[in-house]
Amino acid sequence: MVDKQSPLPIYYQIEEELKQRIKNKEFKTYDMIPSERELSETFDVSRMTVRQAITNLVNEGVLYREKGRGTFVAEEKIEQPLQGLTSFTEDMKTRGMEASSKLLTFEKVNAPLDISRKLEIKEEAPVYKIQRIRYADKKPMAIETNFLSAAMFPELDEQIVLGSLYSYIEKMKKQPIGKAHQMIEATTADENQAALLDIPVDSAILSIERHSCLADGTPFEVVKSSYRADRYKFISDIYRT
Ligand code: 16G
Repeated sequence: MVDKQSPLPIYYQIEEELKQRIKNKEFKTYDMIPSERELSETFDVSRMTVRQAITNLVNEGVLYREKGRGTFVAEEKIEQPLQGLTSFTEDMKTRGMEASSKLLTFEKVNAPLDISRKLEIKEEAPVYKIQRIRYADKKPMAIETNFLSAAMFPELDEQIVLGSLYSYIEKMKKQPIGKAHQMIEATTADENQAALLDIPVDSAILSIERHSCLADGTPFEVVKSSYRADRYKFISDIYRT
């Protein structure tokens, strides 16, 4: 299990071994893993080495610690491809999960300056501000704030945005969606975000801003979202040109 002659650091070998056991379902989601003492005996290494491996796996989001209780196997992160313009509802469907939303805000406001520029509409033109918590199998994954031009979607209502916005635009409005520009940055959860996402204050958050256009090039949404970094990882295939 642990090869002391290997050039690979021992803590790294233990990390890989624990990951393998999680993959084989020897340790299942939410299971408590053996104590540092037990693991140091199993692998015949020092407790410090075991602690290093566990700390790395906690930082990676594979394990989580509960004060006074132990260390547990975290839920597997959702792997979100960076290529492909998909909706939250579609993303969940692909994974066999059920998407749902809680509507926090649905209002018509005068577009803030940055939003009117990005939507290419007049300054202070009416826009819908829609704030939703997005759930996967009833667990909170992200908070999303959408701004949509009110003139483009005059009959939008709360019922529609409780379902899939992209499906409404494409299937009901028959407006194919074309492309989006997306930015991702690292932030931490403030008190409000932490409460809504059911995570501790200051947890890592992936902050995403998406500007999307219809197939004819008309911008239709500006979305600012906060995704739980403990539940999401973004993946892409890249090519050397
Ligand atoms: C995704 C998009 C968001 C879009 C929403 C539509 C990101 C970061 N954001 O969450 O821009 O408005 O899907 O989802 O991916 P819906 O069709 O389920 O309402």
